[in-house]
Amino acid sequence: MTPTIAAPPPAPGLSPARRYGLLIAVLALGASLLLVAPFALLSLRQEALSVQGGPALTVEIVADGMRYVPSEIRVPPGVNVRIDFVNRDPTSPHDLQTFGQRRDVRVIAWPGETRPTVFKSADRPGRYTFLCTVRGHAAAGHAGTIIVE
Ligand SMILES: [Cu+2]
Repeated sequence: MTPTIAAPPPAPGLSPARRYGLLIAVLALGASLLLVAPFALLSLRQEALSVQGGPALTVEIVADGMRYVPSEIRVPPGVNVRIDFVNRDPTSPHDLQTFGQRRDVRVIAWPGETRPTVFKSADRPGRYTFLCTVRGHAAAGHAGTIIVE
């Protein structure tokens, strides 16, 4: 009365040689996944570490014509700072490029858009520039200052 499990009948049309080829293909696929997966996980982990614990603070910076509001932000050294970059200028795209930070960023927003980004502030206290790289904008005053305290 013990139930018996019948072995599945051999698949018709697959010769032993073809089955062997299929087995090799499956093993190769498995091996390549094993090789690639750790690198994919590593990059995911680095991504997670870069924003570990979330940003220390969030600031909103608005592009209002050829100026940033506010044009100065104060941040602690060596922390992740989230910028919500808002473009309130209906006539032009603007961006915001940081300089001299531990991890610089450039974020672009089209008219009406809000774009978040996270930069890592400099380790050394000081005054650092951020500006708009759209041609002619920085010269027209589209720039600001990150004060690392
Ligand atoms: Cu601009």
